[in-house]
Amino acid sequence: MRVQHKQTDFALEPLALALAFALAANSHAAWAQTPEENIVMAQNENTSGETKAADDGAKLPEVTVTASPIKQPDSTIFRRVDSNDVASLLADTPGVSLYTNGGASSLPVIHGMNDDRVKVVVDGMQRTSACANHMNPPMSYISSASVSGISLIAGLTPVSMGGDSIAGTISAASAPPVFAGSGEEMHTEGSIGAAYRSINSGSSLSASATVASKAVSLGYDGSVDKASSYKDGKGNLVRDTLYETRNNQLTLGIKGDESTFVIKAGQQSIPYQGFVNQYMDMVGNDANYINANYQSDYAWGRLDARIYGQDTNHTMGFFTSEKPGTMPMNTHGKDVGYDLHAEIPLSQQNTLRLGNEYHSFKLDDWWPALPMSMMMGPNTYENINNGKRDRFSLYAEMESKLDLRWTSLLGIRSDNVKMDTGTVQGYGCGMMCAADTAAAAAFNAQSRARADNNIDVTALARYEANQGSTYEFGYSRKTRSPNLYERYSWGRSQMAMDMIGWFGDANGYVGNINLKPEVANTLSATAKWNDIAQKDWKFAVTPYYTYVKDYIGVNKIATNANGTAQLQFINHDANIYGLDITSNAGLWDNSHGVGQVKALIGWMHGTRTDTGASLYHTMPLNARLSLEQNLSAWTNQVELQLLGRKSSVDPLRNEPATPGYSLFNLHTDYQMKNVRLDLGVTNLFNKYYSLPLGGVDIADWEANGSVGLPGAVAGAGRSLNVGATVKF
Ligand SMILES: [Cu+2]
Repeated sequence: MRVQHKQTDFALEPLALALAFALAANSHAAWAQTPEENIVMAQNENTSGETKAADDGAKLPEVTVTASPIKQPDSTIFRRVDSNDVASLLADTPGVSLYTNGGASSLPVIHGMNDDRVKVVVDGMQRTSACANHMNPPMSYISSASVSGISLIAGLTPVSMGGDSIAGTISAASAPPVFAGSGEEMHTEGSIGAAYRSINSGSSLSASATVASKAVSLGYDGSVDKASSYKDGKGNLVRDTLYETRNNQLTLGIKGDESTFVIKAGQQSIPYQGFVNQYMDMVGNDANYINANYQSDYAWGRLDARIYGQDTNHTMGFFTSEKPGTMPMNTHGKDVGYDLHAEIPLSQQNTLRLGNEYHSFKLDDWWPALPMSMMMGPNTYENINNGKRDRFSLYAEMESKLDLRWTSLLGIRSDNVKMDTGTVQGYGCGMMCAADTAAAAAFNAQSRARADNNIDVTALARYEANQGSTYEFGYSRKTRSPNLYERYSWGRSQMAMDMIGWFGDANGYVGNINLKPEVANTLSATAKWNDIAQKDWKFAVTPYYTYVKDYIGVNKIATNANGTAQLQFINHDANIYGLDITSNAGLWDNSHGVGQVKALIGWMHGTRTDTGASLYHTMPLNARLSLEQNLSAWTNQVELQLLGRKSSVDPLRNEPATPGYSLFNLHTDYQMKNVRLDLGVTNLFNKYYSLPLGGVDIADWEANGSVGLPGAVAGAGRSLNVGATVKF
């Protein structure tokens, strides 16, 4: 098992612990409100939790782990055969749900707060969706086959891992460099993986190779994922859910006695990706990135420095008869940033963490004139012209072991966010473009530069009453500044507005320069109980309450002739509360291997305070129950996924209510020394169901003449999924 270094550095100790030992032990003493905090490792050679000597040089903090005879099968392995979408690896994590976007890029929701409200880093690097529909979110830049670890912190995020987000933090990592071990002159290794999914004829191919000495390591990893549109439980095509993605990455690692330098450079190309719940599709996403990280130990502590950049060219249009159309749209985005983190053990009891981050995002978004079009021309429509969003952050955090039972964590963070954009223009087609021409003039006349000074605070305490019970509780104040589209989208024609929005709801959006940052005040607690030996059972419950001041929601400014809405971003306050429950219990440990049952239950409610209406994208009551068996090389799982009826819907967005449903999934994993075989059946009984966070099916609606309002997007029918990975 390899250890991803970003998380071991400035994560709290138990987080790193969980990362390394998630499979071997019940990580009983974790911050960040376990059960929400959840770590999964995807590229383990086995599930015994052995740490490979040849890791990237990251040093794990010394923590005593109570090994458990209950083997924790890594459900992530199962999830990887089911989907190439990295976000899907978080399916077993309490508090998180996914909303439908393209087939390679679903978007996360944590405790009812979606997308940009969640901080997402891949290999410690921050990327921004360079698209008015968020077709290229951060997690779309890595395939599930290439993920070596993914973690989630929901709710009370330590300030060292947060910033410019209010819901929580997702951190995904590709494999760190591998170096030659002792007694090895030269180390070479590699792997090839393949997966096939019947429901969309989806295929994933992945490969990795490393050649390394004790001090230098050069690695490659790449993947190609391709799928047709999937079918629902009635056998009908869910139009425009097809895609193809290609990822290539080189990793150079250099290891000294006290330091490690890692540089990753990569390229992504997505030739096409359908978006069932958007008006447009992706017809090209080409991104190049470089990401350098230096870690070193000094007498005073540990330094972690990172510098990174990405250049993204994104093209939207139409490519499939499943959702025909004509209209070109382009974006060009640039992310550049650095992170400096220092961890200073002041004493046995106190550890200080200091950090400074800078992140800059530049964006151009323009829609070239369409020749011969009456409405789309003669000028280029400039949606975002020279948009800028720069963030400069400082934080300090102290973790203190007060006595044998009490631990505290106190942190304060400042994020200074500066935004600006240039002047814009519409298509300029005359009478029919009058709304946009007037809106552009009004927009250009305004002063557009904005600066937000955001202060975040996190205060946590943990009380380990005894070996069988631990209590964690705390408060956090977290702040997110608006994104460029929320502040600077300006078009007022229906067509222009319909192009804006990452909600999959068929409505049109316009920005609001005077939006304020949204500030979440969260109170949360986790109580965990387990048997004293920590091997038979555990139960954890996490209630949470968040009051979001100036939540960035919408007001309706008009209803279109077809019934869809024209919405403008505005600040209003919101209340969100809920409960996460996780539990597992050992059932047997005998000649039939080790068996256990696991349960995960989530319930939440979110409303805006002024009208009492439900927030958009709130998850209905949901549960996952699984029975798992480990028997020598086999891991088997039967899973029942239960979703309640979604009746809390956002009326302003015409959000569809969806009926409750239950799905059965089967998985089996066979692990030999160098070969792993996976077999899965998802939606065993081929149930027809609507995705509660799927938005609306624009592709189907348009194919049937755009009559009435579009309905909910159907989920996938039964799929047989097979995968194999060979290491050498
Ligand atoms: Cu796009």
